[in-house]
Amino acid sequence: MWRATLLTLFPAMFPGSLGQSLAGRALANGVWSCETLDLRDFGLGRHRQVDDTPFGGGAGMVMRPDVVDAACEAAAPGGRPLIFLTPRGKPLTQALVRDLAAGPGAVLLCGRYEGVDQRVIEAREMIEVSVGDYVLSGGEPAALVLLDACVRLLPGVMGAVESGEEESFSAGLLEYPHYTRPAEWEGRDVPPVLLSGHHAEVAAWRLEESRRATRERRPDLWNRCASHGGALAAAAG
Ligand code: 6GU
Repeated sequence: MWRATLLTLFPAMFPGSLGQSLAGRALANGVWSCETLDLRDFGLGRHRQVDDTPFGGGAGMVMRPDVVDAACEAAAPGGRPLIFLTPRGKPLTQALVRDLAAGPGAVLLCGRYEGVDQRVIEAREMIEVSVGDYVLSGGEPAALVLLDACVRLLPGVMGAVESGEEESFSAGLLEYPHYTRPAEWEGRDVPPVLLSGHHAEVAAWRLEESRRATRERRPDLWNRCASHGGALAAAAG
């Protein structure tokens, strides 16, 4: 069983949408587990305080290192990585998702307020991970994103067709566009090659559409794409 333990002030947000659909069925079948620890339970004093004002001044509150450390201890990570979801983190990639899914699970710390005291992040050797270049009000939706990406890779969660589709993104290209019946809809035709029955031409068209989408929408991916050779050519030149 792949074990997820969430350290959060909002335990009711889990498993959330992951209790539905394929991830939900896998959860019910014991493919993975989703435990929560309420950070409030580790808070100090009559008010169970978990945060305090930032040294050096500034807006917002910072989660105390002693409180977060006690929650980490209670999570009993064992061999599992401890991940702190923060917009300061390294980007979540399919490569990291694949590594996490291949392991025993993860302990996910969801930050609120302005952040978490950096000393406990370092002391617990947390991996700081971000899900994109925008700001969420807390780490919880980011943790749901990370978990969705991992759980779909666990053995038996997805069919062979869907799990194969991951390979195109791993290869560094965006997916080609999809079409189904009707062949003509509101004056819009399906690209004729897809109706031709020529498998090699379909494959060539899809590859070109993948390349076009990547070039136009994700020049960052395109320039590092092995099948393009952009970075390799640049390095050689
Ligand atoms: Cl992991 N947390 C928050 N609060 N905002 C984010 C994020 C994480 N990743 C992108 N934005």
